[in-house]
Amino acid sequence: QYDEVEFDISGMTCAACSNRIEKVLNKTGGVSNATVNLATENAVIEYNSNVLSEGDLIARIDNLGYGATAKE
Ligand code: 9UX
Repeated sequence: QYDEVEFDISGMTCAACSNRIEKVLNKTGGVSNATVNLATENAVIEYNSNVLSEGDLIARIDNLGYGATAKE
């Protein structure tokens, strides 16, 4: 089952940051689409909740050195 989550991302200072997060998430198993907007510090992630959880996504982003907080 596919779910969509929106995160507030902290710690991004240049465009390579957002591209990096996007790339890593899009390569992560269970993620069908990830878009990260540097200007709005927003990330929209579509993922399969049978494969990973919202917490797994947050941990993945955290590991890269950024902060993620769910918007809902
Ligand atoms: Mo830009 Mo982001 O030099 O971690 S890639 S600040």
